[in-house]
Order: sequence, then structure tokens, then C-alpha cells
Amino acid sequence: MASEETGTLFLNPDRNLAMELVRATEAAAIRAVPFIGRGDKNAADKAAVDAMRKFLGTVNFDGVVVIGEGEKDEAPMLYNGEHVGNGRGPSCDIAVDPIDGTSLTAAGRQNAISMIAVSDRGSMLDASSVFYMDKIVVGPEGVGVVDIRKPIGENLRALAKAKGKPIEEVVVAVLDRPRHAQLIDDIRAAGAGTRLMLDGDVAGGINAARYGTRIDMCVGIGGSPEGVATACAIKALGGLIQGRLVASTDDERQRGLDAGLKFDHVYEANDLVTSDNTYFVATGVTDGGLVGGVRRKGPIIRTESIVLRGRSGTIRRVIADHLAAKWLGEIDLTELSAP
Ligand code: VTB
Repeated sequence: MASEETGTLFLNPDRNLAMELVRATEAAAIRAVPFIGRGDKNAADKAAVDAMRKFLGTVNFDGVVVIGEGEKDEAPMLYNGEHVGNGRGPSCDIAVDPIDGTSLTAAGRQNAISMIAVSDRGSMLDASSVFYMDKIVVGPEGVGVVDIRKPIGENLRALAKAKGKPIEEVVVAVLDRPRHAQLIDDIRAAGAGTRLMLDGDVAGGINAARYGTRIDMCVGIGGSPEGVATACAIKALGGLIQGRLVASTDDERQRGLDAGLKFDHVYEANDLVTSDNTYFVATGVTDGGLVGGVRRKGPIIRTESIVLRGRSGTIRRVIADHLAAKWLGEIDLTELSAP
């Protein structure tokens, strides 16, 4: 028996962890609710960060934050290198974004989520010194078909063929940024349509890879932390993610090189996270294409989450009803009145 087996049981994240992690993203999403549409993204982020840190502290694991979102805009964050969990149980790397879409939340827009990705200790790429990554994400049909090194038009034609549909029916999610003007033109010139995202390319990437959505591909330059988190999810969905780091300044490039990162290099899913023992959990803050937002229904607060597990290749939806009375006094529930 494996001492090896015992070791595996105790040293690596196991399936029980997933439900514990959902509690943390649920709490972060619920706590962010009073800040929806209130114009203060840092306050929303702080509420979510505090809730997530508190819940993670009760979980049986020894997590190290490899990727904490926030440095880029000096938002409140779970810091890189911070230990989370109660220190007992499996040793994990974690990528965390208490709210991906703080601006969306502050504006009262759709598609804000709270998310955590987890994998075996030492398996996540620490790309924290370089903020941006050029990415391409597609579902299982695009594996071996699409390649970030090829022109977008070629990739779109190849994907349309692999999916057995005309290119006019192919839909591509892209962050709506000036830097993507040419990319957007090229996608449309190839005959495909775009879904321009204000923020949230993790959800965009997952929707591109997930079965049965209207999105076929997610491309463009987004956050590198988001790239690693998306890779944890893609392991469960069987799709493809490739990323290339993009330095905005010479200093940043040098910091990346000093940290052992490579430019002009294509990071595959297995480079972004070397383990297949990955988890990705997300709870909707506001309504979105991936998960619905937090709702108040009479005496309960309803949250909607997804749980993806790399090893089993599963995606599960978790609908949770939380007794609102338990949260009274802790949060302002006025934002939660049923739509
Ligand atoms: C994306 C998006 C995130 O950062 O990764 C983006 O998915 C990239 O940075 O929700 P810019 O906003 O500077 O383009 C976020 O917007 C979060 O900061």
C-alpha cells in the first residue's frame, strides 16, 4: 500500500478539494454583490479578496498562490507566494482571481466571475513578471488543427472545416481593446464573426473550449495569469490553449528573462501547467455566458458555479442556495432583490 499511494492521497490535491474551493468562490461572489454597479472596483475586489482568503483559510490544503491577479492595477489581492489553506493536506499551486471583471462588477455589467485554479505544487508557470500573453483557445475539435503561429484566417478556415461548418458560422471571442483592431479586421475579413468582450478572457476561453456554446475560439492579448488559469480548465475540457508572452517595456522583458521566461516561444497547455491534476472553479458574480450571477430568491441567496477537474475530464455545475439570514449583517442585500 503503498506508501506511494498514501503519499499521493496526502500530497496531491484530491477530488474532495473541489467542493471546498467552490465555497470560497461562492463567498467571494456573494460578498462582491453590494458593490455591483457602485462604481468602485477596488472596494468590490477587496470584499471578494477578504471573503476568499477567509474561506480558503479553513480548507485542508497547503496552497501557495503562484498567480494572484492584481499587481497590474495595484488592486487588493492575494499575494504571490502567500500561503493559503490551513497548511494540512495536499500541497498545491493556486491561481486565484477573487473577481475576474472588477470593472464589469463596478459598472454593473455582465460576465464577472470569481475563480480559483489549483494544481499539484510546482506545476504552474509563474509568469507573474510579464503581464500580457497572446493566447488562442479552442475546443477538442481544434487540437492539432489550430496553431498560434499561423495567420488567424488560416486557423479559422481550418477550425471551420474541423467543425464541419461554414466559416460564416464561426464565432470568435476577443477582448475589445485598441491593440486588437487588426486582429478583429482579420477575423471579419476571413468571414467569421466576433464577440467582443469588455473583460474576462478566462470565461471567454472556457466558452470557446466548452461543448455546446456559440463561441468557437478565443484569441488575443489578455493577462498572463488568466492564461495559466485557463490552461487548468482546458485540461478538463480537452481543448487547446497556446500562449506567447508579450512584454510591454524593455524592463518588463528583462524581468521576464531574469525569471526564466521565454519570449517568442509558444507555451502549450502542458507548459502553462505541467500537471494534469488540475481543478478550476468559478462562481458567477454578475450574469454571464459561463455562469449566472448571484441571485436573491426570497429567503435564499442562489449562486451558480462550475467545477472542472483535469484528471477526470469533467465539468460540473453547482447551484447552491445559501440561507440569506446567515449573511445578514455581513453584507448589504439590497442589490440582491430578485430580478
Ligand atoms: C484580460 C481580462 C481580464 O485583464 O486578461 C485583461 O480577461 C487584460 O488586461 O478580465 P487589459 O485589461 O489591460 O487589457 C482583465 O481585464 C483583468 O484585469
